[in-house]
Amino acid sequence: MELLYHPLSRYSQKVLLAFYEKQVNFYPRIIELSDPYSRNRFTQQYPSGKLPLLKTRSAKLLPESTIIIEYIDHQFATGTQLIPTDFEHALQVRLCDRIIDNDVSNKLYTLERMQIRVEQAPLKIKQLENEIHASFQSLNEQLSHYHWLCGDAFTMADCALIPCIMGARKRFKLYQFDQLVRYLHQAETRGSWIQVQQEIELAKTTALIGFRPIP
Ligand SMILES: N[C@@H](CCC(=O)N[C@@H](CS)C(=O)NCC(=O)O)C(=O)O
Repeated sequence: MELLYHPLSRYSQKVLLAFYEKQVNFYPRIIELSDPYSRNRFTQQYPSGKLPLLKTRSAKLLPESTIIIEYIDHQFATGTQLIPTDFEHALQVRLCDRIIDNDVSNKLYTLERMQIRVEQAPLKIKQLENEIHASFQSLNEQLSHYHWLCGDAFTMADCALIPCIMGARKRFKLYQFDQLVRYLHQAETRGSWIQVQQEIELAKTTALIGFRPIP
């Protein structure tokens, strides 16, 4: 299998977490979307141009972080079971995954894009910040009942949440949320996140020194 991704993309981090939790081998293929040549080559392969993308052993292309995680969890019995076998529990995990993607990750993405373009839309920015803040409040409440987001075991919902809170911790003053802080420290010592974090640091350093791999 080949995973096309970028370490600084939140949805890629979500899928990387899942791969490391499952201890599944894959060929890592970093795609530099900021490089026109790489972007062009990638969009020829996958026109929507979004990362991550999985090329399965049978050369089938699987987009969408959630679908990739569902696929590897189904295909491989190794490591952490990311979708519970119990139907009700699985439904709860899928629901949390959707809520995090729609209400936190996508909104964080919009905020970041607005900042890059320095859009003069302070009201829209404030509205997005309030909505994300409200989501953090309800996640904080949920975490007061559970060790991980959906119970005692680590699941796909945690793969979705961890990259979001790691990226938003400063802007949203997460220290206000006692359970999110506890969860964040717990996540920081998880082997899978340590591996993802190392890739993030490496990608940040290479970006900083202006290193561009030959595509
Ligand atoms: N729903 C998709 C979202 C993927 C997505 O938005 N990826 C971003 C990076 S985090 C991307 O590739 N953006 C490039 C672009 O929109 O041109 C998923 O879950 O994989």
